[in-house]
Amino acid sequence: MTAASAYTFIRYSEADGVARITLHRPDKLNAFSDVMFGEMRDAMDRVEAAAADGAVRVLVITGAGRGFCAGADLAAIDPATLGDVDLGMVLERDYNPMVLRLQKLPVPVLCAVNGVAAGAGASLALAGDITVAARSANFVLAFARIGLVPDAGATFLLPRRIGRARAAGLAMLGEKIDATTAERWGLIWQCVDDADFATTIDALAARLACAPTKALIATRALLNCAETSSLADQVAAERAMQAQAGRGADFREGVTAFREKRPAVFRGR
Ligand code: LHQ
Repeated sequence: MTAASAYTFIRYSEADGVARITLHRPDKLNAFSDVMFGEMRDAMDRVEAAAADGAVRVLVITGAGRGFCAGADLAAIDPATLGDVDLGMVLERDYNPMVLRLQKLPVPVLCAVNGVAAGAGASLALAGDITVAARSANFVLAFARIGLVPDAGATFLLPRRIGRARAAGLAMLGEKIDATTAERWGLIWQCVDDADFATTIDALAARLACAPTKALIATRALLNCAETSSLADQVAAERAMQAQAGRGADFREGVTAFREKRPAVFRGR
């Protein structure tokens, strides 16, 4: 089944178990706007609804044109009114709920970084479960360049992925790193040649759409809670999640398929 719909600053489609959000403001390297946030909220509602009936089992987020996302729309900020704008409120209203919600979606989130990811656009690139970048893409923690602090989860995600020394260097110097370095540092899962990018993303999305979805979402929850828990708490959490996974249809299918020496056909349950 294929369903597609056009918003103003994103594109949304569903096909073969894969939902896809494409940030679509290519002339501004897909910088965020108020309208885009509203559309993202609506699209995530749709992902949740489609996931509830099993029609969607993975979400891909990517960008149109040569950028992934350049972060906040700097052109929309009027320097004359700057002192009056509470950026904290902007984060609370738009950025933070988006990042937190991505980590709560009932399907894995694959960030397909097709081009530059800057500022909160870099935060978005890291907020999914798996991030794959095209070789020509790059990441720039542009915040310090304009006198801001990293936001939208960057100060949490960055040091955990690449360590404090590299996180501080990237965030304080605002230097660009290319996708090859991002992969080498462990900022992302994989960097692939531009010519192979689309097919790699499609193949990965298709694979995740056939994966044991519930187990993957429980895995995400465990990885997230491991960021702050003790080993004792963590093994207890694994116990609880494994007890749940062990009752699932996908586990039954996985074991049956193993014994029958055939590929498993997971239903995401
Ligand atoms: C843009 C943008 C952009 C508008 C490129 N806005 N037009 C902040 C405030 C509020 C609340 C919460 O959180 C935040 C968090 C943040 O995200 S702060 C960080 C904001 N982002 C940046 O500082 C990045 C600004 N952009 C850049 O540094 C460069 O454009 C990068 C490094 C991304 C790409 O460089 P180039 O490949 O050389 O492209 P370009 O600079 O020529 O940009 C292409 C066009 O896109 C250009 O428009 P034009 O009409 O001149 O062709 C840019 O003005 C526009 N654009 N980023 N954030």
